[in-house]
Amino acid sequence: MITNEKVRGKRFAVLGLGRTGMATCDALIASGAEVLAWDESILALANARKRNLSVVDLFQGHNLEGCNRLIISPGIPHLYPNPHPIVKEAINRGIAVDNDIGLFFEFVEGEHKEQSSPMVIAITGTNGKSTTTALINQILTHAGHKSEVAGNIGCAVLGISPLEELEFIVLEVSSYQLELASKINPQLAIFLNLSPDHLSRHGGLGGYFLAKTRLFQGSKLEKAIIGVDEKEGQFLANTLQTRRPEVSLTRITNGDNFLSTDDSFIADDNILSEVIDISCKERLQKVHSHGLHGRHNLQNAAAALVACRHLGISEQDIISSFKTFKGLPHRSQLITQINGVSYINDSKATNFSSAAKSLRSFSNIHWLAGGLTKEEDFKELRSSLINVKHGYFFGHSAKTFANQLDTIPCSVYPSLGDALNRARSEAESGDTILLAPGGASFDQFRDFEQRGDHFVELIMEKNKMIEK
Ligand code: UMA
Ligand code: ADP
Repeated sequence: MITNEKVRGKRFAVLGLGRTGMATCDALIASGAEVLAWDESILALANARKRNLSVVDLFQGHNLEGCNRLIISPGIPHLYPNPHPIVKEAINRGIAVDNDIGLFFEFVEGEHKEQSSPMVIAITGTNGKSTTTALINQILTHAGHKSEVAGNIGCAVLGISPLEELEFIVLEVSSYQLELASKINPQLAIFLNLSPDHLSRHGGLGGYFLAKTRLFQGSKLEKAIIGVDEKEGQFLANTLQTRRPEVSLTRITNGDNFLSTDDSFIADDNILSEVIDISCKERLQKVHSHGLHGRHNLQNAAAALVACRHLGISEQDIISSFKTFKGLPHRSQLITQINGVSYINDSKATNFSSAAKSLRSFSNIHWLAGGLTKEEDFKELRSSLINVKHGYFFGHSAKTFANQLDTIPCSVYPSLGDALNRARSEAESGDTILLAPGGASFDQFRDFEQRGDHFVELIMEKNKMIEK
């Protein structure tokens, strides 16, 4: 747990008692602060009471009086589409609203601990954050360093090991977290890519991008790694280069973008190349890894390579970690092969951009997709269908998928199970059955993990029946 004396004797209101809220309460209480905890779920409140937290109804606005800050969880909107009523009340009363990321950076900068503070490597982007975070952490750990992952990857940052026990913190930060944090000050920051996502929470694409750029504004920043395959990344890199010449910058591209400058990395055709100057590319490494399938994962590998090289890890150590990296569950994960048909679980492909990348990474695809679509343009998906033999669409947006993607043979099913059954009956040896939904899971599942687990269970059940 991460604590700091700076908050001793101060009162904080904590709204949302999931992973973030619980770790925040624990860290604040251990630091000597007074905490008023609240959540709208009865279950979460019961759990809080069991843990002897001081549960106080924050809907009663007067309970916020005297609070230093209201700390909220990422799932709670503070501005768009509408502020949560408790947040609105805090704003009306002039109380600052913050989150665990803001507290974390404040704690790291707490006076006496600063010399022994670990270096923070922060990663953002629409897709590839968790993979890049896990990969960097694996490289650092394999090289013998004390490193931990934290943040959006599933480990609330205030709940990780004490600062003095760590050399590196590899922090995945979502736009929700970045938008609100009062302080953001990593030494190394990575922006992978940008495509429309979470738009209603940020008042549109501009707000979403702006949230992500906050990662590059801190005074401690020494190294920036920026994916420039979209105009937003190019703009961010160019602006940073002009405004912060002291920050070392590396641009990364999947090869789609002309690189007009040095300090660039190209991740294409399974090869990472470094641009030495405009006329000369040095081919660095062929990346072989079961956990880094497809061109999009090469972008993650390139970011990890540049980051770890900056941290003093040898290229040999980095490449050997690539080879052993197994990838994360639910991200382009090979589940099994049955009768020559490969089954891939990419349930985390919850937007069009990640699903499109997945579709370009496999061949002879029987594509399972659907769920809840976001406000996205089908254009990118339409241009990624070349390897698709048939689309099997399920769930809430199934008909929309079928209408919008009518250039491929496709059919509509009520559930993932029905879609899988049909795909299985049609797939031949050499084909791939790919779950890359392109939509959120909430229409039929708790989250993308439950959707992916269900997919794997269905495959394994059938497999057992075949074996019998
Ligand atoms: N709650 C309320 N009122 C509300 C909304 C929520 O009281 O209006 C309460 C819920 O009852 C619940 C708690 O708040 O008890 C949940 O808070 P939360 O949704 O913020 O969830 P946490 O468990 O704190 O998880 C959060 C991140 N969740 C979100 O961003 C939605 C986790 O990212 C992250 O791993 C975790 O903090 C640790 O940092 C998940 C995620 O889906 C994986 N992230 C999004 C993404 O990757 O696309 C951004
Ligand atoms: P995030 O944490 O940003 O959601 P993940 O590493 O969990 O990213 O991957 C989420 C989805 O995006 C998966 O479907 C994965 O295959 C795909 N993906 C991974 N890296 C990239 C990338 N660099 N560009 C586009 N899609 C990616």
